[in-house]
Amino acid sequence: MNDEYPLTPEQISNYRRDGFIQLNDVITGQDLAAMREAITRAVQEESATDNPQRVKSSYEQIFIQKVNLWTRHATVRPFVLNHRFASLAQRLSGAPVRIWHDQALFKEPHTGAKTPWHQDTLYWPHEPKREQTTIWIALQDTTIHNGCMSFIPGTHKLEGIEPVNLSDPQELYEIAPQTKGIKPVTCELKAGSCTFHNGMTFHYAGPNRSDGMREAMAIIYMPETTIYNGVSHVVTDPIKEELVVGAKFDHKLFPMVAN
Ligand SMILES: O=C(O)CCC(=O)C(=O)O
Repeated sequence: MNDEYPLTPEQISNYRRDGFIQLNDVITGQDLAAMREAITRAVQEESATDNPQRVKSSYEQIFIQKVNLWTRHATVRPFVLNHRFASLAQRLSGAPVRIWHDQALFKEPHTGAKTPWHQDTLYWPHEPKREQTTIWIALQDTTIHNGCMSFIPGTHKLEGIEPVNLSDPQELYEIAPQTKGIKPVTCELKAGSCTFHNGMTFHYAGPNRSDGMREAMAIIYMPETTIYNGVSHVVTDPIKEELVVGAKFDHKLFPMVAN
């Protein structure tokens, strides 16, 4: 897990042109099995007290989302902070990176709804917003049938688009008419393969129509130089007294992982 995954100059320039890339087999064999075990256990533990009768909000119907598992589960920590993923983020984005946060994203069988088209960075208290990147790792095979990811190439370069409300999504063509005519690319992934996407790239995942959970782990990186702008966010609100608006995210919750 500490060795580097090879990347060609062409892959790096494709990522920068398209705003996403698929990389196969970034984690394999026993490492993959251990990562899947650690994350599924952590999600199960944290979901154990959920009331199955409670009616879920439209956002909760998209997936079970557990944010920052690395801070609460020693078993998850080495997979989130590991050098192989972080070095990929650094080489693709072209900047030293720190962790923004992780999130397990588990779409439930049959009921897991689609993840609407959206851009990520618009929700985050970050300035500037152009180079954040997410590794989205399939913990088991993900296909169109169980909710794999799709991306609209080049949309990370668009300007002035309003954030999509994931609980009540607007039509993509209304919010971003510039995307009309650009063909989305769907990335089916074998377990242990991943995509990286720029946080400004429009992406989507279909509903889970299968009998099994769609298990994915996302780790989000930001350039070391990213500035906190004070906008409310679930990750920063509990520690906002420890951050300075207008300064970098120099805090133990946002460790540097690749220089
Ligand atoms: O897993 C999904 O369904 C969507 C993931 C996503 O939007 C993201 O990782 O930014």
